[in-house]
Amino acid sequence: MTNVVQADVQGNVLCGYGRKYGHGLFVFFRIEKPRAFQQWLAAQVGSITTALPWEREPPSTLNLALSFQGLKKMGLPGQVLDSFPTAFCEGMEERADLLRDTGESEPARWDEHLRGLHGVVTSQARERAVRDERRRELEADASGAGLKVTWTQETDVPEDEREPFGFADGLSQPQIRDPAAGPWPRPGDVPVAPGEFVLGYEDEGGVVPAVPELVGVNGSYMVVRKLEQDVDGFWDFIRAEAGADEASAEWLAAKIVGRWRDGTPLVRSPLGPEGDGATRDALNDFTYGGDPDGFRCPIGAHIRRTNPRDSLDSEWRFTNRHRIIRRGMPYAANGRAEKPGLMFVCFQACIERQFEFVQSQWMGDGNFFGLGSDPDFIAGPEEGKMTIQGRPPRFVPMRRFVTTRGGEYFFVPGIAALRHLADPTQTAAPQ
Ligand code: N7H
Repeated sequence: MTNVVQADVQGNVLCGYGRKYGHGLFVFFRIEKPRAFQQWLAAQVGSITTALPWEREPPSTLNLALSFQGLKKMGLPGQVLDSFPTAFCEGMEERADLLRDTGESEPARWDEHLRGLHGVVTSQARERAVRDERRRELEADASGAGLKVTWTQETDVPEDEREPFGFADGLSQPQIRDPAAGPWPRPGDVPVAPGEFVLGYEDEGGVVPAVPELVGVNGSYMVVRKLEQDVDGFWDFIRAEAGADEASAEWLAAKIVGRWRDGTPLVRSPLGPEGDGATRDALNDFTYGGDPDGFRCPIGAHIRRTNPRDSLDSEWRFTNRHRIIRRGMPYAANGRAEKPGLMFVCFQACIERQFEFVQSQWMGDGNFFGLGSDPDFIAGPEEGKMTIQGRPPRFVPMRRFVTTRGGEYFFVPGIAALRHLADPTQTAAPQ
């Protein structure tokens, strides 16, 4: 198996920047003047953060991804555009029914500035002030770069590293079967071939799948969704359902997620958090083989259905065809105007088989797990119920506390591909 060419892959795809780069920035844009954008890109490409290990930690990172409409705007030849997969070409809005983005989450209700996007520049910094400076620079550069910034989203990992509902997040990630690519060996995970996340490498099917022409190799697909969280609504509902005391509410919330709020997996410790300050790796070291009936961790709990681990087959063969690398970060409430939430980000080699499958099949429906039409309580559609296995079982009616506010499917080109896109002799970018 070929090792990943780290110098040609953008950073954060395989090996994350980590929680200490906890101040993030998403600058979403539309391309107004493709030639000017090419010039800007040509000047910036040397500053794009790659997957190479750092000799010295930079104060901030810089990455770029383009949607299908963005690639089209850059004047890539029709045959190259045609070689991209359908889900990416259609874009997230077109896929709304499949993703169950209905009701409050339907695209017609999305934030206007998060629709029709051509691309996103992302940056992560260790210091808030560095991120703020980066924001000023990028926004000031935009019009000279031929771009209209539609929205700048700041994200911040809070001190306690919890997401808005109050759960520890970012604990579980797939381990990549590549000696250099990272993330590094993690107990409890069956490593996944790099071709599941980066184009041009062997995947779990044992083949190197076809890649888009000219710009495909060493690229990855990035799904970005702004997911608003109704935190008060969630906890009011949980407390009302749980009925009795605070401990019952904690128990019910843990059953819904599959982990206690401190990250302790239920399958390992069903009666309460371990509370022993376990490392992130240790919190990820578990399987479901010893809990086939879901009495410890419900079969429809969020983490069990989004990564069933050994539940479907002991070698994780089926599971590992549907893994995603999550790089989301929380954003804070903006006064009364906006609730807090998660800028959900995931990387994969095939949007349809990975993100879309997880969202529509494993989260949107319970059929795969013998749960009828039970959806995921956290980010599934507002229909039906959640089943908590036990004697007797318990049923929780579905309510939606996570609303999609917008998003898009992006392509993260490798560095050589970015140079290609920046070269006016290679594309027919209009002025
Ligand atoms: Fe989920 N949450 O806070 O409740 N997620 N998630 N997620 N999620 C996970 O194990 C959450 C969403 C996955 O490998 C944890 O790292 C919230 C979408 C996957 O064992 C918590 C939202 C999708 C995993 C949350 C949200 C996924 C996972 C435990 C929306 C895919 C890893 C922390 C606002 C389409 C499972 C951890 C594994 C874990 C929450 C969305 C997928 C606490 C609030 C849309 C694959």
